[in-house]
Amino acid sequence: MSAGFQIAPVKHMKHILLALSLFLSSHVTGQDLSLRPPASSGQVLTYTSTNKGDPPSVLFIAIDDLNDWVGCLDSHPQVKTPNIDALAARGTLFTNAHCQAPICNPSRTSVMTGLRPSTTGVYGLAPWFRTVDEWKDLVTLPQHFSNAGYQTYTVGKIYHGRNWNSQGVKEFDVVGETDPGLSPKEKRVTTPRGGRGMDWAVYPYKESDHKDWKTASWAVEQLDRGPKDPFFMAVGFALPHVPLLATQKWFDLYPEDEVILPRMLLDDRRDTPRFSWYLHWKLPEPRQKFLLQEGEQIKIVQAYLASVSFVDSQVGRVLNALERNDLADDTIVVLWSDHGYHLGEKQITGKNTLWDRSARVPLVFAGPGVTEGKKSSRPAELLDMYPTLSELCGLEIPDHLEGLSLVPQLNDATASRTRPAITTDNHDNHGVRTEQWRYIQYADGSEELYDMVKDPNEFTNLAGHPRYSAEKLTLRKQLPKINREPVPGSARRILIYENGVANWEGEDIDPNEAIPD
Ligand SMILES: [Ca+2]
Ligand SMILES: [Ca+2]
Repeated sequence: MSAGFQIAPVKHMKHILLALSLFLSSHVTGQDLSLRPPASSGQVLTYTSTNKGDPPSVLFIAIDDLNDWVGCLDSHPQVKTPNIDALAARGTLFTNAHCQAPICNPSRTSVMTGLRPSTTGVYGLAPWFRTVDEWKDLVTLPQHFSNAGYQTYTVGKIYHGRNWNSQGVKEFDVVGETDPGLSPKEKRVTTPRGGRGMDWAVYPYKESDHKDWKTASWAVEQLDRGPKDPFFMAVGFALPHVPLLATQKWFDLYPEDEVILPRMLLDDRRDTPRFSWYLHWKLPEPRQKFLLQEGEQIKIVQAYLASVSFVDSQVGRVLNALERNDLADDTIVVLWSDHGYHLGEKQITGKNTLWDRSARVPLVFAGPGVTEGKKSSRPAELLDMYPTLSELCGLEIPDHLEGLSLVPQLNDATASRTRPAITTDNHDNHGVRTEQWRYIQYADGSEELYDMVKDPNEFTNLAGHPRYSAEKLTLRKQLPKINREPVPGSARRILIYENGVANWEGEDIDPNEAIPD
């Protein structure tokens, strides 16, 4: 047991013991709480494109740093997301959907261009992809819709950074410039590496002062006013990206003494390669050790849950406006998050990992052409949204796209799909996710392998077992064929591995250096 565990305050110790006992009981008996019955092959709706004369509109809802903690994914027993659950109930939910990069800029660049990070060469928070010569004129998802006669709208965080019309390229037809809302001046939690955003607390103003409220309000106003038909409206929410600030009413949904922690092992990293630490070597996001020492483990989980429920309520405001204005029947809604988030699992908080907690995301489609009330466990990738929305709306699927249309699974959730989901974190570190396996290969050749059916929390790394060499070989063949070095201008969260030396954000890592707290 680590020192951090021993000094945890008694109140919090109770929760940690509860979480551990939950883990142990299910682990020992081999019971897998995350197993779901396979989706039944019930009614199959065959969609006929209404492209001639009446193409559907698109409402594209992005959520920032939302892991798989939504009610309909059964990943956290307490989380309350009635609006996202209702959307999933009237559409198809992908239960095995993964981001292409576990950090904002490369993930969103991938979604919007339809290309993998290993193809764009964009891995860090910089550069903005339009500054890369090769991608300057690339037709992104909203531009493709604009070119097809759609009116495109955007509000809130869609791309990383508000580069709407930089480099002489118009990204959207109508840009909602909203009031940024109020932010507390003081940081409540003093985290070891600082970072203005690294905070979790009750939001001290009215919820209508929060930027996500303003984002939803702008979208609601457009829908009430009657957007041009057909429209493509991208609405991007900021929570549950840190700072985790929601008003007291959302915290009241999760009383501190009832919060259930995610299942975790305190020494879970003893069987992960040292290289796995290099992906998040030094970051503002605190380690779990800090949470345990400072009695913040419960508090950050509570604030994350509160933030998820608040953002769900804002999704609800926009979806209600769609219904109220009789637009829901003619509008495809897709809801997604750019990547997940750790809240103590694998001894860290934050993203920048190749495990499910960082890679797995909610992905829901609803509306015309989508079968209602189904869940698909087939691997799905966020970059599939570009070809999927194009096909659903009867638009051509551009040749450059690397994703696959999910229309077969939207017709029949059990339709086969052999391609795995791939997540890439910096150059040459990849995770391959099938329905049964997660395989990770780092730039130095070190590996991890998890049996996701028997071990959904990725506790036991099987990569060293000779018994699994055939599986590893098969999974390794699925690694991206294009594996590009970071493009010029790459910065912030960049890890490079060259000649046996790892370099994090410009500094070489001594192979004997202790893992930073
Ligand atoms: Ca993000
Ligand atoms: Ca482990």
